[in-house]
Amino acid sequence: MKRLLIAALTVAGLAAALPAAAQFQKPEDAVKYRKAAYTVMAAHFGRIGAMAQGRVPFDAAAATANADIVVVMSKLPFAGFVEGTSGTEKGAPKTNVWSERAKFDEGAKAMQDEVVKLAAAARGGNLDQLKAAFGNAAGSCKSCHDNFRNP
Ligand code: ASC
Repeated sequence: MKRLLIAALTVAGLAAALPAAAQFQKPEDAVKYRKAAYTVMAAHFGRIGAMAQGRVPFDAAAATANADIVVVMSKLPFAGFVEGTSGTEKGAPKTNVWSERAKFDEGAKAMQDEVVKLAAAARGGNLDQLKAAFGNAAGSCKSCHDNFRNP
């Protein structure tokens, strides 16, 4: 139990000054919080994707600024996965987020590591490296979606 708690605190990082449930008044607040965090993260990740996919010109400074926001945002959603907040609607977390929490937390950590690499690639100013890092980061998003999110 103690080891689990330490692992959870490590993964949630900044957001984990308190056990997850204690950070929110109501379960709905936790759901709102994690959705908001993902919304902001996706907006900034998407701006980098537009460059990686050639829809907008590559601008290393803009990519870096966006990636730095993604790095911060990537730490936030996980405290919002309070037990009992699964759902059946499209995009909602499945119950295995909690029954396989260690695997879920590993996926979260993998994504957090990939977006740190994305920020480094953005700083490097090389579009091919940015494309590769973006692909890896997107893959780490998708892997959790495939395992833990309702299609
Ligand atoms: C995005 C976004 C996600 C991921 C995912 C990658 O831009 O909003 O959730 O990439 O689609 O497969």
